[in-house]
Amino acid sequence: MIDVQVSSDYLHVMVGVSGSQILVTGALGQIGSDLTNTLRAMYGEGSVLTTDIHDEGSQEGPFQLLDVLDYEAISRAISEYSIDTIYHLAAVLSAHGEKDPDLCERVNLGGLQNILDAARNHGCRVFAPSSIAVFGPDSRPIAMQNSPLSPTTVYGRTKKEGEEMMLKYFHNYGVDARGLRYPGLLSWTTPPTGGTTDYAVQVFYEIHENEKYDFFVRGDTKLPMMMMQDAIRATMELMGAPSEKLSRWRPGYNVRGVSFSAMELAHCIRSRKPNAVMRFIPDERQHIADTWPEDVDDAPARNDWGWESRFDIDQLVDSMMAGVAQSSSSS
Ligand code: NAD
Ligand code: AKB
Repeated sequence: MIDVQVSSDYLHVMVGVSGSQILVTGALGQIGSDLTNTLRAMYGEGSVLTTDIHDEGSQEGPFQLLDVLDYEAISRAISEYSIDTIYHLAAVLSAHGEKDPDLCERVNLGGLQNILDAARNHGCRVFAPSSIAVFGPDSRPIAMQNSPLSPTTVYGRTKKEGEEMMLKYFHNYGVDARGLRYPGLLSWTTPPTGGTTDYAVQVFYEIHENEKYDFFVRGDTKLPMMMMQDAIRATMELMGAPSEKLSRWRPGYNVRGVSFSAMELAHCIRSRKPNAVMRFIPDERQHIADTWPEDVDDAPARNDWGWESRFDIDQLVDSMMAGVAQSSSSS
């Protein structure tokens, strides 16, 4: 798990909300597992109800099975735990979404609508992530905050419509809904599944275990990425920002971490592991990667709420190698 300290990073976020009761959906996924640790360190274990559609049986702290397509179950959980803030992470990601578009639309749009309706009826704040997948090929190479959104994937369309839905609930019903267009996220607590940027994490596990990895994209595939610690800090900073500081981008701020090609990542890894063998054998996920921007500009996030990333590619590679080695030795 990532090193969680309730450092000065988060103290301003907690002002005025230290009594929060929090619901996390999709909590057993890649982001949820790390975000839960941070939320529990900040607010206390008993104040964070984690939920997912499956149960891994080894969760610490309050946990419930919860399908985000079941409005009544969401509403009951909110009442039972006096929830005031929801981190809505349940979703179907891009590669999985292209294989099962109906499920992707149901979960990503139907689930979000249920969460926003519940937030409206119970007076909760909501964080729900968007993605760089909102952009289409016309935004390459660098997607600005206000670049047109022309996603060509089902997943990207659900994220674009999700942002619009959140803005509507904010304007029409006063729901304080906020989101970030996360880049591909790198972490070692819970492996990513079903996404297009998964290669940037898988490579660290495979090189650690077998010293070889076949990337499923071409070497020149360059995408925006971010270390999970930066992503969690961005999330907490956005949620801690005064509402009046946020602009019309509140449901989907661009946040830049670092941007690199698969080949550049392989070089960085090989400079630390000279025996590592890496090849580039693209599969159908290449088509998705080809529609996303190579980089993003995040000026509004910097101006509105002071966003600044901390990890460059060398720090990211060192951190991933150390984290994967540590998690492999303790499992
Ligand atoms: P993930 O796939 O690791 O986790 C999603 C979780 O949702 C899983 O544990 C799954 O069991 C759960 N889930 C699926 N259907 C559900 C349902 N009907 N009811 C309840 N739970 C359900 O995803 P993640 O990487 O943790 O992503 C979380 C959010 O962040 C998503 O909205 C995703 O689109 C967004 N995002 C992630 C990344 C990334 O690189 N990880 C990048 C951009 C955006
Ligand atoms: C995916 O690849 O689907 C996600 C994302 C960038 O939204 N990691």
